[in-house]
Amino acid sequence: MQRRLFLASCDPAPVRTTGDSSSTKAAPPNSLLDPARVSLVYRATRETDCCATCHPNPSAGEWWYRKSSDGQTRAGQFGSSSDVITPGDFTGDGKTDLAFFRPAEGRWYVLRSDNDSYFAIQFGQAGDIPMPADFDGDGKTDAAVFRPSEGLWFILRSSDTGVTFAQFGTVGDQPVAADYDGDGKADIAIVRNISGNIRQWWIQRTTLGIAVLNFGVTGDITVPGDYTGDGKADVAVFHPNTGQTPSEWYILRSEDFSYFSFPWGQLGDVPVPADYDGDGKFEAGVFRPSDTVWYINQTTGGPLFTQFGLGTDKPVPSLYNR
Ligand SMILES: [Ca+2]
Ligand SMILES: [Ca+2]
Ligand SMILES: [Ca+2]
Ligand SMILES: [Ca+2]
Repeated sequence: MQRRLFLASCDPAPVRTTGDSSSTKAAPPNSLLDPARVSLVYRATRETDCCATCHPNPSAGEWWYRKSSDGQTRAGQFGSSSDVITPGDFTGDGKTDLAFFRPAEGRWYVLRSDNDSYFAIQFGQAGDIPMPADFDGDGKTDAAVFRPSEGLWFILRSSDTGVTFAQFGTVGDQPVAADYDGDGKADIAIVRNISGNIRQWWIQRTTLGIAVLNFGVTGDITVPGDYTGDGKADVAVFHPNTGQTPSEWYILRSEDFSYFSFPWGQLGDVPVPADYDGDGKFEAGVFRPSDTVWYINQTTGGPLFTQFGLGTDKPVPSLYNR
């Protein structure tokens, strides 16, 4: 029988120091984040924080997360419901920064994990799909967008603030950048639906050239990540099944391109794969809006079930760890 390790609710209400930022003219508020808990002892871990969500409603963009280091819940308001959330380690301190892309402005807003101040980056435009990742391998997330209408990628390199352009993909493709060849640099990649309901992955590896792989079917949710622990992202999909049949995860091993699969989750679940137990391997996990429980299939330590968030939240697990 699987264990339920935590039970927590979203209370208490988040502390806010400034008001709403839903106007496109307004800069996002300087923050937040529960000053009552700032004095908590910080213990560094490399575990993904379970769990984190972004409330799309009301108009304020509320972030809630539970730190893996001490189990404490924190919350803050950053952005608005029309923003596209883009968390990443933009500052390179090893902790994920709350961040979002505001399409109407073509601007990114990043809340520094270091000191809770924020900065903005003008990069991209409405219609772009933000795809932040560390493309230049300097340990900092780069602002990046995929522009489907032109099939273009624009990457703002954090290492030298130069811009990388790349023609890769077209309208209808889904960007799935990740470090598939394990050289420390995220690789440009897209997934497209081709005939026969097949999902086809195109990966522009930084060291090995382009790879084209058919993996998954229409309706699958892409969940690339390093499940095998070799430092290379594995092509992977979450296949929702109907009725009482559990959903299935399919992982294409980066080592030899063989695959394995296992059931985890059910129809309606939102996949939230990440390395929750800090062993260097992604584990399957789902957030279930109907009961707001995160079901994590940890690779070490056994299953983790924990209630966190609201049914309307968007789950955003990451290494916030403040
Ligand atoms: Ca970078
Ligand atoms: Ca790479
Ligand atoms: Ca791997
Ligand atoms: Ca793990």
